[in-house]
Amino acid sequence: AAWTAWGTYTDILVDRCSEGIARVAINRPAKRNAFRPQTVVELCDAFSRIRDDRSIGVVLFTGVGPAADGGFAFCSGGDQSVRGDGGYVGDDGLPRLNVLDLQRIIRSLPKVVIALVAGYAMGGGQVLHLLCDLSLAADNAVFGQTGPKVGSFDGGFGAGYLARVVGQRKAREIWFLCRRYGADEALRMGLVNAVVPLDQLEAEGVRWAREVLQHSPTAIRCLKAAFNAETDGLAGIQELAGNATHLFYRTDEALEGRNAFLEKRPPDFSETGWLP
Ligand code: 2NE
Repeated sequence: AAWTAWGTYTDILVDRCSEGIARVAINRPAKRNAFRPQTVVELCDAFSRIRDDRSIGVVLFTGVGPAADGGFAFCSGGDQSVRGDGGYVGDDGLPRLNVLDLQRIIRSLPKVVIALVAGYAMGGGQVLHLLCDLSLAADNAVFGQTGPKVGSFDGGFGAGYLARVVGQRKAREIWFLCRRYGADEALRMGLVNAVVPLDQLEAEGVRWAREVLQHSPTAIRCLKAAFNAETDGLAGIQELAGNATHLFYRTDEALEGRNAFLEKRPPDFSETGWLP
């Protein structure tokens, strides 16, 4: 894909191509792409801009690498060096866990997000990859949780949704033992969709994106909302119902309701009928 830069940030890189693909990369390789509050603010901004751009249908979410020491990472979770008493502390001095906002934005983005994992996806970084719709691992990918080691945990999507993906037994093992899992084991447990050689990771991501982009945007967004609804309670149903409302607004029936109100007359829905 022919990428062009899209916006200026300090902690991330965002690019797009004319085919309808955006690429978002955490750009803190010296810290194995750990996120600080500023990183998350920028990621939320990038995903919000992507949401509002109707030419973009697929996002490739990745990490810049290799670092100067040769190490690769998708993301190593929250930056422990700015972790204060109540969360991760940014320039404003406030302790935050704003990565949870980012998780929800990715989850409800009505487009397909594909994680491209080269190297480590640890802690909150492992959760971010999990929240993506699809995940492709390079053969050097390593996944794991460290929360119980470093005094943290993610009891939301990080635990509950992980258990939906890999099963309760494996999810408890991942969190309780804090082991590391290579790409092939991640594939076996259903944590990733495919494993590819490191030098083919992005090309494979673009291939998957192109396949998705051939399909109906409405069908894809409704399916994403439907998958979410199965696990996300009322928030998931809200998303699915929002899609139904979105479609309903385009019908003559809904327009008659709006027009009747604006014309100060009773609505006439007789054209619609009561279908089976
Ligand atoms: C990622 C991992 C396994 C990489 O190991 P290795 O051996 O390849 O590299 P190294 O030397 O450990 O790291 C390279 C540099 O990156 C920094 C290191 O401190 C080191 O810096 P220097 O010593 O060269 O200055 N670095 C790496 N990860 C960092 C991090 N998360 N924060 C700050 N600096 C980091 C290995 O580095 C590792 O295990 N990292 C820590 C993983 C971790 O515990 N993450 C936090 C989990 S908690 C969390 O993410 C979370 C949550 O549980 C709930 C809500 C929100 C967040």
